[in-house]
Amino acid sequence: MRRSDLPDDFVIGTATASYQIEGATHEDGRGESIWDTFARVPGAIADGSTGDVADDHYHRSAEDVSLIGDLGFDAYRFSIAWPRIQPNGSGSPNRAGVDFYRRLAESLLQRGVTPWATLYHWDLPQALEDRGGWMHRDTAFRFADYAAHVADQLGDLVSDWITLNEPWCSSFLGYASGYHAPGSRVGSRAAHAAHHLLLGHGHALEALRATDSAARVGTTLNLSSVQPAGDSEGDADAARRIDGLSNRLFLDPVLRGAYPADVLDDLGETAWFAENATDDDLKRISAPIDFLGINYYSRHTVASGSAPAAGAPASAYPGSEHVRFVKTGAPVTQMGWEIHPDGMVDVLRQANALAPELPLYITENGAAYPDRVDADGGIDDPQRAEYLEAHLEAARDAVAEGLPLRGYFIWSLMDNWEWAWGYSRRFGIVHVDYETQKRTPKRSARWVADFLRDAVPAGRA
Ligand code: GBH
Repeated sequence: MRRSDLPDDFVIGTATASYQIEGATHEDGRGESIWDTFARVPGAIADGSTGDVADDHYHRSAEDVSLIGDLGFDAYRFSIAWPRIQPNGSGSPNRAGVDFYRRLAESLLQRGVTPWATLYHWDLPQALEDRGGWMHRDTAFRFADYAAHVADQLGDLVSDWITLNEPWCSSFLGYASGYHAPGSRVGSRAAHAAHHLLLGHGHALEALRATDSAARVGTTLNLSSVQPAGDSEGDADAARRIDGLSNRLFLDPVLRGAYPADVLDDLGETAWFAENATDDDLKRISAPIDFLGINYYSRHTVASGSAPAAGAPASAYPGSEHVRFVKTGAPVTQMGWEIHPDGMVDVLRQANALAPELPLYITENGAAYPDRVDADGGIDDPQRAEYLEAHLEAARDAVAEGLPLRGYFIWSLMDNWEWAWGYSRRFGIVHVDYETQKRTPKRSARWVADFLRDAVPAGRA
């Protein structure tokens, strides 16, 4: 596979997120976020770490931008930490926070790299969580206000905007399983958070358009390809449910202006949505976007099982606790996530069926693997390069079949603080030594750099 197998204007970038890389969590007036709080809950993070230092990117952004430029990426997707802009979740912007992102965007532009800014990659100001967080409708309006400030302060430098990263994770990992911040477990009421996040997207979209007329605005969903384990009716129903909760609950309101009735019914939330998700809300949520971002990692194979045992951990799929996630025997990454590149084409088709003209971007795709240090000190990660190449081939196939896929971003530029896994999982194409903060491009980064120059990529194995 060569780069020239993709269209000339196909964007290839790499992605990160504020809390995972920045560190400097108490500098320059940044307020507390829900992840600062959650990381301190005993047992919440696998290695007991926090993102206080992470990749120290806040102090090393110049070096990191050089790296991005040297590797040859067209675009860099980063996220803006809301508590750097509004330390308490409202009010006029904090100058130092704004300046950090202005410098970042300027230095990217100088290197010919297009900045793509995500407004919300999970670091909600703690002050807003104290007032109910995403369970509270008002947070959607606070988010719109934040978006307007950001557009006002950065709109001359940034044209590509993503409102939310993965509202499924924010709502169902944050408020149902409690596996992510804020660590709540409210069962199927987590769907209310999903509605407020989407409403926040709708209002932010409006605010961005009003402030920055050149803005290209989209939102990013994490979509999974879902297949039934067997051909029983129970397995088909399990697949309908998991596709419903992971994919359709978000795709349908954004692209069709309606929530999927079967999913609200599975959740037992039909009445709440009838009362609270007004026509006006849905009109906003489904207002035209310029592109849809999709984060794709894996496929789910599901079967109908039995009710969970008493005392089982809270599920991220409330109302569908009887569904079993089946191991197919296909290879998995270190996360245990099945490697299934064709699933990326499946989710692109699913989005495209709802919005045939809408440009699509894979805004994240990548893999965690443990490091292997070569005799010469190099970091050898053949499986990561293989994973990336297989998914770039899937991107090529998607384009060939006529899907409006316009770009692909690798998760991630560099190893970083992997949420509930802390520093114990590495997704980077660049290795980070957390003792010295030294960045070392892995073999996969060299493969990507060759690919980007359209050189015949060096052998992977
Ligand atoms: C992304 O989330 C995040 O945007 C990013 O910050 C993060 O570092 C990166 O991925 C890597 O985790 O657990 O078997 O049910 C991805 C979250 C991953 C959630 C796949 C759904 C389904 C697989 N998604 N997961 S499983």
